[in-house]
Amino acid sequence: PTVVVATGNPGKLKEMQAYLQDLDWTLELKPSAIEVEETGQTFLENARLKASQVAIATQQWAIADDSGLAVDALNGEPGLYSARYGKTDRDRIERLLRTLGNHPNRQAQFICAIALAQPDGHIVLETEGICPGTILTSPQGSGGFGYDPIFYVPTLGKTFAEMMPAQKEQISHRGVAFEQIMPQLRSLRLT
Ligand code: ITT
Repeated sequence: PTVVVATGNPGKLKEMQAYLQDLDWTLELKPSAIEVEETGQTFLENARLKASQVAIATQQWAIADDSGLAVDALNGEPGLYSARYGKTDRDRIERLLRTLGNHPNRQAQFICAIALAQPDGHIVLETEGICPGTILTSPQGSGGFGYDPIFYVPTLGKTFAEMMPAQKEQISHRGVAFEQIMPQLRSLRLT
């Protein structure tokens, strides 16, 4: 079966491909001409919108991820607006560090919603995963993408950007979400 990975974010795409690689799926990239407006009020709603609209536009199965970083001291911001918070990863990180300043509460969580749509746009599977951590005062590490260099996982003593890809993939919000649905993804018969 062919499944379109409904993302335009290369960092996300790489991680999604890693989770999906042991399935017997042929993964296709989302044609860049297909753009979905993320009008949902939640990560799950946006993941559903992206999966459904890409499925309908391509007439193929489609899997989408909507994710973001919610910072406690900023009332959950940037949250749903994590991608729209700046033009580049650097801009987004700078803005977040500037906005948080030296606030003593550094608690945050990454959230990831995944949705799978069949070719007519109907959602057949969805899930959400979270990963708690803290926001550093300056970036550390060069791996990953997005906010990874400032997202520190205390239990491992590292930022996401300092982890090997496999380690981040195991414990991240995306890893938690995929772990939950892997059994169903494996047993699905895509037609
Ligand atoms: P698509 O909608 O095309 O998938 P996007 O980048 O616009 O790509 P989102 O709307 O889901 O995706 O925005 C998620 C943003 O949250 C993303 O741009 C990153 O800045 C951040 N993000 C999500 N997961 C992350 C991760 O694992 N590490 C670092 N930052 C992450």
